[in-house]
Amino acid sequence: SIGDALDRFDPDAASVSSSIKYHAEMTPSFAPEKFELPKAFYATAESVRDMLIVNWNATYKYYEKINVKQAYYLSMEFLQGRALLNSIGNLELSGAYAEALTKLGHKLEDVAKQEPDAALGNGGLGRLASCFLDSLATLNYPAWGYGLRYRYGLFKQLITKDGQEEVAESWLEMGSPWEIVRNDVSYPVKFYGEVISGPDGKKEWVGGEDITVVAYDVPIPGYKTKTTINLRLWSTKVASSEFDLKAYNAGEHAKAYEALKKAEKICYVLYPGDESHEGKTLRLKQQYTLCSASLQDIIAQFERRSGEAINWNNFAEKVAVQMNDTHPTLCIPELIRILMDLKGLSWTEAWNITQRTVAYTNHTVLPEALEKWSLNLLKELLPRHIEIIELIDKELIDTIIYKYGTEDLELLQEKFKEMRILDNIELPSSILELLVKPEESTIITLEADGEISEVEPEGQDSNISDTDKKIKVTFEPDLQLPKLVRMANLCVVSGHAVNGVAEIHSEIVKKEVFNEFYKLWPEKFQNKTNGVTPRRWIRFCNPELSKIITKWIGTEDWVLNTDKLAELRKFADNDKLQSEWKEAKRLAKEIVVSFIKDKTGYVVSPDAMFDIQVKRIHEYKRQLLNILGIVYRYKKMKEMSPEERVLKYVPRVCIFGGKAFATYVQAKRIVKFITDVGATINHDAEIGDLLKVVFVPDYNVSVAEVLIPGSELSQHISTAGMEASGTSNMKFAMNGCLLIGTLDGANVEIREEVGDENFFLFGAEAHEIADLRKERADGKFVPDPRFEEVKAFVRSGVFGANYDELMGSLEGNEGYGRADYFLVGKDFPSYVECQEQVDEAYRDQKKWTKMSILNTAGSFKFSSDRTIHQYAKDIWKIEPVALQ
Ligand code: 26R
Repeated sequence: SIGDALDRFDPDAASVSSSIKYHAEMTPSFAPEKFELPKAFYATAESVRDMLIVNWNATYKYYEKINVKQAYYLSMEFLQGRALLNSIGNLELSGAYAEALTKLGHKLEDVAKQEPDAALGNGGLGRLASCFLDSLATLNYPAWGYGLRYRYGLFKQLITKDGQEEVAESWLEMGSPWEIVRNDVSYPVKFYGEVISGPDGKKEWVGGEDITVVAYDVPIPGYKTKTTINLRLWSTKVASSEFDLKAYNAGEHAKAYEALKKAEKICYVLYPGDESHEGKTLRLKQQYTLCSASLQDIIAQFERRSGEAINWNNFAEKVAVQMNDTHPTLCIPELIRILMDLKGLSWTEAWNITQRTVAYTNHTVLPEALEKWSLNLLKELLPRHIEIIELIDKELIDTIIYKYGTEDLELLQEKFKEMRILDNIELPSSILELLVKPEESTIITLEADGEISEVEPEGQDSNISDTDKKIKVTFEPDLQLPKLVRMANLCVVSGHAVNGVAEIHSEIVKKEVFNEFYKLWPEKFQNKTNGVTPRRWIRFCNPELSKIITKWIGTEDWVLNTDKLAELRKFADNDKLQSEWKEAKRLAKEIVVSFIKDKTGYVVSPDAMFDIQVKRIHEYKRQLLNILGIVYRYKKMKEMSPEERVLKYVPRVCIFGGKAFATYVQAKRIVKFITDVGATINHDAEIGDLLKVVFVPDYNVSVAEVLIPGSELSQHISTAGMEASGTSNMKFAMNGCLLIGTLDGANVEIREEVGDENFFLFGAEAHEIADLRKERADGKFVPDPRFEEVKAFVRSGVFGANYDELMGSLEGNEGYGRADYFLVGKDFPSYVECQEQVDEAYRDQKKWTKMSILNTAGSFKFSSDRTIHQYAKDIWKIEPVALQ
């Protein structure tokens, strides 16, 4: 039976098949008579889930029993993608499942394709969280993920003649086979209301709006281990006390439904922001829901595991909370609130415990993405939390005064302006009094913008009264500007660790973004270079290449110990390996060819070089540089004779993919421009297979799993200093794809590992950017003639329109804001030249294949297993626990 087989942990095809058949019959969501693909998927997934649950229960029970320190990864995003092949692969049951399904009349791959992507994330940050879960489980770390169960994931992208169109991604329509509804795990979450003080000085938050959250648990299996950890996603529903039964009975249905809708809509959609733009109250409610539910759950777990002997000072020895960017910042005041108001601890105790418990990862330095919430909104929605945030701000001010003294007011002003959590908000009166110097006779006003003004009080010569002395230092908020709470500052002050996600990014975090904090607490700041799971991103998405790697290394251990990939280096010149390597790449390219045909109708040749840029569409990522490079190439081709053309250029298929934020107008223009360029070039018979431009619609995790194995060149060409890390660069390198890129994010470290000669480098460096921008803004930049030429060509209308807004943004014309802020014009010549070197290298296929092998061999550092070991050791202080 499946039960016995589970104990042995090696079910064969026969027991798998009977389990699938059992679910096809006993978990009926489809008509009984047929076993078609949708049904086959659900029955298969349910049979896998049985096994996951056995391991998940065992893992859970064991952690409860041994009461071990656990890490909790709080994230507003998890970009899980599909789970079926990953679960089967991690359980080492791919063979058994393939065989069982064949016998039942289906191919495993076809069944797997039925699964919708769980796209509960935007891009890099969300996918990183999912890779981390895979590594945590695989490495047997006691850890959980906490997130929200959005009904609609990131929108589906359609490409029409007008560019991008968004439609809702209703991934739960057929139900998710992976989640377990935990009606026994539910908590109240409050919004609005007021704070009252009890006779003992204890604060109580009362009234307002109550909702209920319910846990949906998703088991996360590790690779080749029984450890199966938990991703707990919260869903919101109406609190029974809030449902207006009277109104309903009186026939006022809409009124009765109001509370219901209010609660449910919190979890409707993933906030679709990627580095800009907002949706305010709803977003704040989402963030607080995640934080409050997770903290209540973590505390309940701590109390339960402590048994009779609850010792709150021990909390940080049992719990580590990681905040994935600032989105879960509210877990700081929430933890303090629970400890003080519900558990009776003092401010000092609660503050101390919180600092030892939480840590913060920064994922972007773009100023528009550093979250700032309106003080008024926070006060209204979370009145108790804002009191606590004021206390933390006061702690910070005390620290600043302790460090810099009260003598130099100008210096203090500067520090306050840079570091305070509360922006443009009065200083506490106790602090103002501290700054008064009795011997001086002027009234000093600290202004919100950092200025200081001094006024001689009336009747200077007469004795200054005591009241005048008291008002000698005042604080003047700027009434024109909003009062804001800076979430990143709150995280840096409250957490015991702050980390960036690649070396260069962590340096920028220390030296620029949080430099003043770094001067206060240098020991807090760390680097944790991102990683990706080698299970999903090589072993399962690229089985052909994996086979070859295993054969040449002589073991499959590399899937767990990626260091072993380095052993490929010694065979990089070997003809046999090279021909096998090329064959695997060729097969993967053929899959891409049919995928492109299917999704776009374009027919591309697998003999051409596959050149790919897939990531969110953003000006800083510079898809515009890529497409202008292509346009330049096209123009040059058109100017040549056919003979010259084939001699000079290597045939290329240029593939783009990525979503633009729905209201990010410039990003959407870029999408439209790329598709228009493709439409012209792809139909130019003179050019034929020498150049094709394809925009693959609806880029997501599953699309990445198809494209990455079939790529030969990938582009990571952000303006230096702007991409925190990037993670697709790691996936491409692992799959033997060469990178063209700037010295930005993890590119720097990838280049170090794979070798300078195996990386196509171009462009200005991070330390030059500020001066270059200034030069540009001052009108001192002299553009390269090739850049002028390509813009003029685009403006001439060859691609349909004149793209005035896009070209204008590169020139700083009136109405287009900052003059080429992303320095496309500056980097264009070095980019074009670098692309010529790429062609050159590709012509020598032996050399290219060697470079490809050396990219895989040099990618071992970028396993998320390495990253997770570092978080565990340096930040969370947790140890692996093997299940017994
Ligand atoms: C607050 C709101 C506007 C918002 C801002 C930014 C919402 C979501 C984001 C996503 C950002 C933080 C993100 O995805 N950053 C990416 O994180 C990856 C993982 O660390 C990096 O590899 C990548 O460079 C970075 O852009």
